Amino acid sequence: MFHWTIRLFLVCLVGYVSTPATAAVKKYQFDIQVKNISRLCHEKPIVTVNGMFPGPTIYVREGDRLLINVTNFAQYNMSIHWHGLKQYRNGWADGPAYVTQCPVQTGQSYTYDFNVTGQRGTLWWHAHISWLRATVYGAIVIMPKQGTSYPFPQPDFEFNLLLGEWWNDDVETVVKQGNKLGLPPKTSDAHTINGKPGPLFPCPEKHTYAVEVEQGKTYLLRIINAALNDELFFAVAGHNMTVVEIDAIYTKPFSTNAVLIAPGQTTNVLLRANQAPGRYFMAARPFMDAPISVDNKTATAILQYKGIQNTVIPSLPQLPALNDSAFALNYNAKLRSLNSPIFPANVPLKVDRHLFYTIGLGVNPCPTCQNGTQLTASLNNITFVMPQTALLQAHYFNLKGVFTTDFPDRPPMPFNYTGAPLTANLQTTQSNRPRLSKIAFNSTVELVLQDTNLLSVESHPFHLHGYNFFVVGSGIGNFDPKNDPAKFNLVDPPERNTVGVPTGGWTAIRFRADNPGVWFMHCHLEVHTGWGLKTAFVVEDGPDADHSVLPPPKDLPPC
Ligand SMILES: *[C@@H]1O[C@H](CO)[C@@H](O)[C@H](O)[C@H]1NC(C)=O
Ligand SMILES: *[C@@H]1O[C@H](CO)[C@@H](O)[C@H](O)[C@H]1NC(C)=O
Ligand SMILES: *[C@@H]1O[C@H](CO)[C@@H](O)[C@H](O)[C@H]1NC(C)=O
Ligand SMILES: *[C@@H]1O[C@H](CO)[C@@H](O)[C@H](O)[C@H]1NC(C)=O
Ligand SMILES: *[C@@H]1O[C@H](CO)[C@@H](O)[C@H](O)[C@H]1NC(C)=O
Ligand SMILES: *[C@@H]1O[C@H](CO)[C@@H](O)[C@H](O)[C@H]1NC(C)=O
Ligand SMILES: *[C@@H]1O[C@H](CO)[C@@H](O)[C@H](O)[C@H]1NC(C)=O
Ligand SMILES: *[C@@H]1O[C@H](CO)[C@@H](O)[C@H](O)[C@H]1NC(C)=O
Ligand SMILES: *[C@@H]1O[C@H](CO)[C@@H](O)[C@H](O)[C@H]1NC(C)=O
Ligand SMILES: *[C@@H]1O[C@H](CO)[C@@H](O)[C@H](O)[C@H]1NC(C)=O
Ligand SMILES: *[C@@H]1O[C@H](CO)[C@@H](O)[C@H](O)[C@H]1NC(C)=O
Ligand SMILES: [Cu+2]
Repeated sequence: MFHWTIRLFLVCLVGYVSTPATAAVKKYQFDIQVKNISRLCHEKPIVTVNGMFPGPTIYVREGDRLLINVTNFAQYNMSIHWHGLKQYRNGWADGPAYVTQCPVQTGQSYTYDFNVTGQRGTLWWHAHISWLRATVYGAIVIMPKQGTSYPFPQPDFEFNLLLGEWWNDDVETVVKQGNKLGLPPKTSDAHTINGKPGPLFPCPEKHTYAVEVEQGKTYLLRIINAALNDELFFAVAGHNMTVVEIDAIYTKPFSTNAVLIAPGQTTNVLLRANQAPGRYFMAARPFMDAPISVDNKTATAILQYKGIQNTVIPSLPQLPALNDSAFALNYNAKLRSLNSPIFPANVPLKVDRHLFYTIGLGVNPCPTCQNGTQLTASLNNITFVMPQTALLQAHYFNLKGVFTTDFPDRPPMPFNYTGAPLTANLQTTQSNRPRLSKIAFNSTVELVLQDTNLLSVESHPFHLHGYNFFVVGSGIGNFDPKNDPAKFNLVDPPERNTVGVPTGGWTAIRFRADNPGVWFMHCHLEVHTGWGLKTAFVVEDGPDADHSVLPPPKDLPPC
């Protein structure tokens, strides 16, 4: 076993020496193309950017402007989201289809034009329509401004690790089949690291990512969870890692033998190649502590010391058990913003608007479904219905009848959210038009996301567009508005754009609504987003034109 030859992907020191000190304009061409890609011994046509899987990495420096021309040569509608980029006043470049833009249709082009302001670190981009992000994704590496160093020891080398999920069948067909049955689409066939499942799967010669390291050097690993539905543990055999950044925000460094990363999140770690020269597996496998079926297969890649033969058998790391809730809670509790004078954590201390949203699964009637019912999901018992036109345009041009702003600040009916499983009366409310929540410009918002036992408890990674937020508190069971706020961390809570609400628990986040526009908020498990576990905030314009939504670009795609 494990005697194959692999092509080593050499890492090079990322040299940005040629980048000028002043802000630069960086241009990328993204051609959406269907290409045959070989995985698990199958040749499969998949949707790609420029024929690459994963797609190209965007390298940019803080302060730069990006112009990305997305041209669609595929038969599917497309839109791309720059996950974690704040897009100040510029939702036009955010990407979620029918929220901030209509899709780029076959044969059309749209140039995403945005500035990377006040952010540095690892983020990523992905398709934001249907399940196309299964194969349409890539890394965004934002280097600190010229002359600015990391707040941690300078690594010698760096490399990206994009964790993903692979289906042998056409993913859009898989989704359609699930919707027809009103059930979850079938789980994935493999997990991947940089697009490759590794030697625990068939045809490893072609499908193993390997990286060569030098004894004594320090490596920055930029880890991205691009999986559709699985939170993942990641570990490297024989090596601890030091977490230094999450979602492009520096953290107080801490050492760990495994990382927990939810879909949508990024984690930067430092790894010192200080072990006996050899070959070590890097591995990723899901975390799932609810009674939900999941693809539990382990993706592996190889960390290979220089001078070691390809025939040496690598050792596997010890990953936490699939259902290790204790590891997850303990890991998340270690995450803290760096909160230094240069990188302060400006946590809102006074809250203008208190929101409390319940997360629920449910069952709705579905005359066209095989069983007459379909699984659904809701926030405050509301299943979000996608509009036919983009919400941001409707807001900007004041088009009537597209959406309402009566999304409730709390659930219609309080109950024992995380008590015994509720299996009766699981219907949710579905209106013809999306219901959004209007937020006053520059007000401070506290949102408590409460998981429920409607059908089943489950962990849900929630992503907010247009903002980072502070994760001020989290707990198991029902949020207690009397006693829990006193335990909030308002000093150095983790700041991020995606947070895992624990299974049968709650998470409290805070942010200042200083970015006007229409901003999507949704579960980053594609299966739940598809079922309606989403909503959007309409953040009003500020007092003057400089604090209002920018005019739309001329090439914004029409519906
Ligand atoms: C892609 O692979 C399929 C088999 O899955 C094959 O029928 C088709 O001809 C291939 N297309 C190209 C362009 O190679
Ligand atoms: C975007 O790319 C397409 C295809 O190459 C090209 O036809 C179009 O002119 C480009 N748009 C811009 C604004 O450069
Ligand atoms: C990006 O920055 C440039 C230079 O400051 C400015 O002219 C342009 O309007 C900005 N674009 C957006 C979308 O904010
Ligand atoms: C990793 O950290 C653990 C806990 O601190 C420690 O026991 C172990 O020796 C470390 N392993 C390595 C390879 O440094
Ligand atoms: C993974 O799931 C399969 C199918 O549900 C099951 O048979 C197997 O025991 C599971 N393996 C682990 C390690 O949990
Ligand atoms: C995790 O699953 C194993 C079986 O795979 C079970 O024995 C164990 O009790 C579970 N642990 C928890 C904390 O649920
Ligand atoms: C059909 O619906 C029933 C009742 O909701 C449910 O128990 C069953 O699992 C469903 N089966 C299929 C195949 O959808
Ligand atoms: C909620 O349900 C849990 C579990 O069944 C139970 O322990 C708890 O007492 C219930 N809380 C209330 C307020 O009824
Ligand atoms: C959700 O709304 C539906 C339809 O109005 C209702 O039947 C159901 O009881 C509500 N569920 C909850 C948990 O509020
Ligand atoms: C938003 O509010 C903060 C705190 O009151 C204030 O410092 C800031 O100037 C306000 N920003 C705008 C654009 O009004
Ligand atoms: C593509 O988007 C347009 C505009 O929203 C829509 O009319 C059309 O039905 C979509 N096509 C597909 C295949 O979904
Ligand atoms: Cu979810």
